[in-house]
Amino acid sequence: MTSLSSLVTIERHILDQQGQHPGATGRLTSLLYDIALAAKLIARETTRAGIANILGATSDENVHGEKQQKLDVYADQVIFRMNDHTGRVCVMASEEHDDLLPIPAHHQPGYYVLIYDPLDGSSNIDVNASIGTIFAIHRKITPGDGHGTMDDVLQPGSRLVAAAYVIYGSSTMLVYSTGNGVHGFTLDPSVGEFLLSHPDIRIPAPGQYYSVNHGHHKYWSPGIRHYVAWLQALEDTDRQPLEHRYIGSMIADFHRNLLRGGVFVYPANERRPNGKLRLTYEAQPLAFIAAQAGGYASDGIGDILDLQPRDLHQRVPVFMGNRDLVEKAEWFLRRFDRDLLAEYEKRR
Ligand code: AHM
Ligand code: MG
Repeated sequence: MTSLSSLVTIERHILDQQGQHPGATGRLTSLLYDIALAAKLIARETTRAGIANILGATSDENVHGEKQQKLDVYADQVIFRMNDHTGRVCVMASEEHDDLLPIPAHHQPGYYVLIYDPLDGSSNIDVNASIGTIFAIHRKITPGDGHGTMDDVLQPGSRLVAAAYVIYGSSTMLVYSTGNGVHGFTLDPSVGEFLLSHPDIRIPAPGQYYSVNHGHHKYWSPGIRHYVAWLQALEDTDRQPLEHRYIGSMIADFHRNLLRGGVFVYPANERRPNGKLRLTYEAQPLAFIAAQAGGYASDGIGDILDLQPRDLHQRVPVFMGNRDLVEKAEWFLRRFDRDLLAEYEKRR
């Protein structure tokens, strides 16, 4: 039984973190708490998915031409409705929507921008594998009390004030950072509370796992082929290979590698010259968390946190995890993919 003196709820933790920022208004604290509440509602539905007969695709396709699952729609709506009337958020953007999600004028001025991927890895829903939700929070940068704009949303990841993800796995966990380390909470469903289970997460070294979709080998560049061969220690018999793990749910792959050490890779390939993952919804928040845990995230050229997004649904190649493993990827790409990198740099 857990000793009561060691029980830290997410609310208490967020408040304690706020206390470390003199002059904090409490708005960010409340926004994070709203996010935790949305996560609990989504967790409730994901764990009841089979029972509630909620599984299965809707007839709608999202802006990327992918079939939406019912839970995607539910998660998207819960997050929006939880945050559209609080006066804390000036604009939202969801991976499931083409355009910005404006906040009604009577709920302005909001000071924060909320960007989210409501249910990442949704192709895994029907097979009961882990899925996740990702949140990114920026401060409003455009002047005045008006609506948030595209300029407020398209900020480099280095300006994030907070990022979080929720993993719906064998238990539900919420992991967040406000720039003061990375902290993980496990949902106790019997009391409906997120309790601190992983304080101050640091990515361990040496990395244990690498995660990449090997089914794409045929489409990989020479740089990626050499890099993955290096991870497998194929060309270097003195080193131990890293273990391979890949679920196809970025949050689950990232989370495991954050706790165990390793590298998550979704590179550009012949069919996807900019990779698959989205800069604002997926790469920036996880890069922020990786950096706060002592790791590093790169697009193959440099720090993902330094990239200035050009458009809302921009894709980006992703290498994230232990710094030495990510820097090694950059090294292989510089050595073998010079022309491809030069082309990519023009679109970057
Ligand atoms: P989604 O946002 O449509 O769910 O797609 C993102 C997911 C990531 O979670 C995962 O890393 C990746 O797609 C897997 O793609 P692939 O099947 O090409 O390996
Ligand atoms: Mg996604």
